[in-house]
Amino acid sequence: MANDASAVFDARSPQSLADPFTPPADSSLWRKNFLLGAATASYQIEGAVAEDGRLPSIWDTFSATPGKVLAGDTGAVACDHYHRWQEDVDMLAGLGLEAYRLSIAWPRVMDASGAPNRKGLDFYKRLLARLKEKGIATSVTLYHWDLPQHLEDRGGWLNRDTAYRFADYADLMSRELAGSVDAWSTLNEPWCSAYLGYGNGHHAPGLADGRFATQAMHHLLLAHGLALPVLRANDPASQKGIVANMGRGTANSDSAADRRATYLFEVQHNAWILDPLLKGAYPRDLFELWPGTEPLVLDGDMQTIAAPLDFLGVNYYFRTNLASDGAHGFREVPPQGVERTQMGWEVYPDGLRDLLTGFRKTYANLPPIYITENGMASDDKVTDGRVDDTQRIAFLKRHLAAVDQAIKAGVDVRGYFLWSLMDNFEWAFGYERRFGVVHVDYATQKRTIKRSAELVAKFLRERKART
Ligand code: IFM
Repeated sequence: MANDASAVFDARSPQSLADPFTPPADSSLWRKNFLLGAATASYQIEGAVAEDGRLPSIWDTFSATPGKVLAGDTGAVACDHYHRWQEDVDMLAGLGLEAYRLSIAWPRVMDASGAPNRKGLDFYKRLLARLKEKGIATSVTLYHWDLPQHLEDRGGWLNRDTAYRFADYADLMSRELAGSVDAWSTLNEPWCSAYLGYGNGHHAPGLADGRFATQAMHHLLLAHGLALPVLRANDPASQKGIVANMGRGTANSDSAADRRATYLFEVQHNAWILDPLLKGAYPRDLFELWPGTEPLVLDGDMQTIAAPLDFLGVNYYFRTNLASDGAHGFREVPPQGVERTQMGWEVYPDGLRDLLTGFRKTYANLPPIYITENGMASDDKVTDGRVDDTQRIAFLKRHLAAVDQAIKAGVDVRGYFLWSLMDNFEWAFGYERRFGVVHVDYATQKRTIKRSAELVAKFLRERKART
C-alpha cells in the first residue's frame, strides 16, 4: 500500500488541472452503493432558539457566557435553517448529494416534563418528508451536544438519570419519525461531550474535572445503550449506530517511551469509547493515564453499552504527533512545515486510512463504517459570486483516496459525509471558521455554492450517468 494517500493526486497532471477532485477510475468511490452525503447539526445551523416552544440548551447558556465563544457569537440565528430549510433541502438535491446527516435538537421536541412539543416535532417531520421526496437518504443523530438546560440544572451527564431521560427522548423520536429515518445515531462524538464539556471546560457546560469526564462518558454511553433497543423496537427497518470522533496519534520518535505515549493518546481518544462499545469494558490503561478517575458502573451497564451496532460513524479531521511527557502520559509535538487548515489542524489523510485499518485489526466485531464527518475550515471569501476553495478540494480528494485505500485493505466503509453542508456555528470558534462546501453570508443568509461542492456534484452526476 502506498504510504501517502496524497500520492494519488498529482496537482500538476493534466487530469488534475481539468478536474482536481474526480477520483481515479479504479477508486471504490465509483461504486454506486458508496453513499456520498453532507452533514450538519441542529445548534450549528437552525437558529430560532426561542421559537415554537424550544427550550434553552446548554449551548445557549454557554455561548451567552462572556469569554466562552470567539467574538461572543451564539447560535441564536446561525444559518436560520429553521426558516430556510426548504431552500437548503433544494440546495442538497441540486448538488445531487445522496444522503443528509442532521441532528435533532432535544430541547425543541420535548418539554421539561417529557411531553412532546408538537411544533418542534412538526419541523423535523416536514424536513424529513421533503428529503424523502427528493430521494435523499436520511441519517439522524439524536444528540449533537444541545442538552436541554433543565437537565444540566439537575447534573447533566453527571447525573445517571439523564441517560434514562435520553432513552425516553429516543423513544418519542423513533415513535414519531419511524419510517422516515434511514439511519439513527444515538450520540455524536461522546468524547467531546465528556472531555471538552466536563473534563477541560472548553465546551458546554464548561466544567473541568477529570473524574467528571469519565463519569459523564459512562452516562453518555449508558444513554446510547439504553436507547438502542428502543430504537430497534420502534423503527425496525432503520440502521442504528453511534458517531465517534477518532484521534490518530503518531510517535515523534521510535523510542519505546514515545510509542507508549502515542498508544496512550489513542487509548484516551479511541479505546475509551470503542472498547466499551465493542468489547464491553473500559481500557484499563485509561486509568493509568488518569489515576483515580474510574466511573461508577452498576451491574449490567457494560452489557447494555455493548449491544450490537449496525454501523459505526467515524469522524476524522487531523493527526496529533506525540512524545512521552517524561512521566506516565504524552505531550504534543506539533510537526513543522506541514500543511494546516484555518483551525490550525494538520492535513493528514493517511491518518484516516491507518485508523480504519487499525480498528479492523483491533476489533473482531467492527461493524460497517460510515465516515460521518470529514472536512476542513478555510477563510473562504466570495469573489465575483464564486468561492474557489482550492485547499478544500485537494483535502477532500486526498481523504477520499485514504478511504478508498482502507476499503481496498478490507475495511467495510459504506459511505462518507462532508462536514459540512454549509458554513455554520463552529462551537467555541463561533462563525469565524468556515467548514462548509456552501458559503453562508451571515448578514444576508445568502448561500453560495463553493467550487468544492460543484466538483462533488459533477462527480456524482458522472457516477450516476455510468450506472
Ligand atoms: O463542527 C464540528 C462538529 O459539530 C463535530 N465534529 C467536528 C466539527 C468540526 O470541529
